[in-house]
Amino acid sequence: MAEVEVGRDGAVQTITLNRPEKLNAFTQTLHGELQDALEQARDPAVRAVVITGAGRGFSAGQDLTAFGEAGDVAAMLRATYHVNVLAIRSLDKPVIAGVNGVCAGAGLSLACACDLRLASDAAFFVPGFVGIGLIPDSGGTFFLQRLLGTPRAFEWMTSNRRLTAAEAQAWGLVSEIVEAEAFSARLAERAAELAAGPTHAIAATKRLYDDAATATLEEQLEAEAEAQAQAVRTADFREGVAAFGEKRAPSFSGS
Ligand code: LHQ
Repeated sequence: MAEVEVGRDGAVQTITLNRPEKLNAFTQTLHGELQDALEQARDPAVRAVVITGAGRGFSAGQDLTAFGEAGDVAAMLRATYHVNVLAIRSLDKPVIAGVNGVCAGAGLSLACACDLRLASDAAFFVPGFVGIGLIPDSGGTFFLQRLLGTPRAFEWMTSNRRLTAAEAQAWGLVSEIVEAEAFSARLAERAAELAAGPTHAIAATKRLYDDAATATLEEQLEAEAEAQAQAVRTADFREGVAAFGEKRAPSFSGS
């Protein structure tokens, strides 16, 4: 059975981490299949991507029983987690983490690498790393610092405290919580909404916010001006303005 399943519904690609009996903990095989799935997501016909988990977990992070195979940890991180985290950030479309259940360790880092997080009310969030004497890798220091700020990120990641979905929402870590029974339907609906958006502008917004973290105001204003000059040349901008004039909802093609 595949450790990652890929589905397509219209312009939405859903990537499901699929080791439910191990809470979708990462193995070399899972990493490789995730890499392939993210490569497939580059297809321009895909305008939104969902990453979620099978069973009661999103992901419990590194499979600690498979870790013995790893050898050189830094090399393993570079060849696996780094490739997939960077693939998520470089996709020119929104990536939603559908946090269906427990989200721990590098699974938490992966969720935080996504553009937004929807959580089931059955989900909970656990740092994991500090519980076994490790640092938050796979972007765990980068993304959590941006999402939560240094004091809260440091306090949480050094405490190993379980965060409920409600607490995660109060902290801004997740944008929305949905009852477990309604979760997959709401996740599909939210992904379809994003896939029907002006994909070029959404992708440029993603890039601009990523760059804003290290840019000066002058650099960022210039990057916005260049991105807007491109956005006004899209069919979606023409459609948006036409729809506004005609007092109807726009129908964006993503081009
Ligand atoms: C697991 C795991 C798991 C294997 C649950 N592995 N089986 C990068 C590079 C190099 C080195 C290492 O790490 C990294 C990055 C990382 O991700 S480090 C952090 C790794 N993750 C953790 O430390 C979390 C470990 N898991 C837990 O603390 C708990 O399982 C959580 C809080 C996630 C869930 O607790 P429960 O809901 O009580 O479930 P459970 O503990 O009963 O787990 C269910 C099954 O899943 C169980 O298997 P079993 O055969 O006994 O039913 C667990 O052994 C297995 N499992 N996490 N990471």
